[in-house]
Amino acid sequence: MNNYIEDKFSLKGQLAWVTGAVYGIGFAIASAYARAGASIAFNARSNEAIEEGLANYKAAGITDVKGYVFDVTDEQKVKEGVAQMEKDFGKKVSILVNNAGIIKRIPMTEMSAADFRQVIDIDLNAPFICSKAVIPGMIEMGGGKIINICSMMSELGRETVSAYAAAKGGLKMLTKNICSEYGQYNIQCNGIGPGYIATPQTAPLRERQADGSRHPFDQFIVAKTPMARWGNPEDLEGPALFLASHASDFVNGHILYVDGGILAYIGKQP
Ligand code: NAP
Ligand code: GCO
Repeated sequence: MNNYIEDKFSLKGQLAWVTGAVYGIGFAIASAYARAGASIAFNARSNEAIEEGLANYKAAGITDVKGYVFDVTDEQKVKEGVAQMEKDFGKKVSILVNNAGIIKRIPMTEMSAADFRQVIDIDLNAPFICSKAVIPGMIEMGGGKIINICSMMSELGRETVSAYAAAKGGLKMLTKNICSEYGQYNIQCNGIGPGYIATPQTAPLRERQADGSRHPFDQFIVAKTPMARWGNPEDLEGPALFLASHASDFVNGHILYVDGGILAYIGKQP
């Protein structure tokens, strides 16, 4: 890599914490950061998930990585987890990716308040908790990067995802507010809005039908995407690296949609 590109995109010396990065989008982003030189911290809710994640990183040839068992909704455990990872690596978290998230696909009038609250808690309250845990350290260091994994549902709704859309819409505005409140400390807070990405979260939407045909939603998304395909977690690596690197030091409060063009397209005539 020549010096210009190295200066703009290298993450050498950085500690990146990617929440829930055992597999899927978070794992792809953390792997990209490791290849750009960052040390990686990730968390999961069980020791088994941590072991699964460490095996995945090892298989990808990534060794400068440690896993921590805590739920992103537990403020005390998050604070303790951040203190432990910063002690283990001997440096402050300079890059946070709020990736951990769930979805519950239930018609709103059939959804319990408890289910609604759980989605809001993980997808919106937790990014608040995790960002609050690292911002003081970033201020102390003279700056940092926070990247919130938003969604198409930060802009659009659809049947059965009321809680998720509300959370991701809120996450878009939390992104803009962290930008507004902490930009003065050289902290850039941006979002990535993935389109429809082939991960375990969307597996139910891509399942083959009993007759072997493609799932109707799979066909719908491909017709709505100008690139006529689902995204892969690897499609997010470049955008995520851009937002974590010095190449984006004056990009703040922006949601970068990585959706193959869905948001720009009315859709193919049936
Ligand atoms: P995924 O395959 O379901 O992975 C989500 C990860 O988050 C899992 O490792 C999960 O751990 C972890 N997690 C969930 N709740 C947690 C909690 N309370 N504490 C700690 N970890 C927790 O999802 P994905 O498709 O990679 O999506 C990652 C992010 O991108 C999510 O925020 C999602 O909303 C967003 N997104 C996804 C798409 C898409 O099409 N896939 C598009 C736009 C945005 P467990 O294994 O324990 O559940
Ligand atoms: C759904 C999907 C979407 C994607 C993603 C799109 O049920 O519509 O799960 O919500 O996960 O958020 O950007």
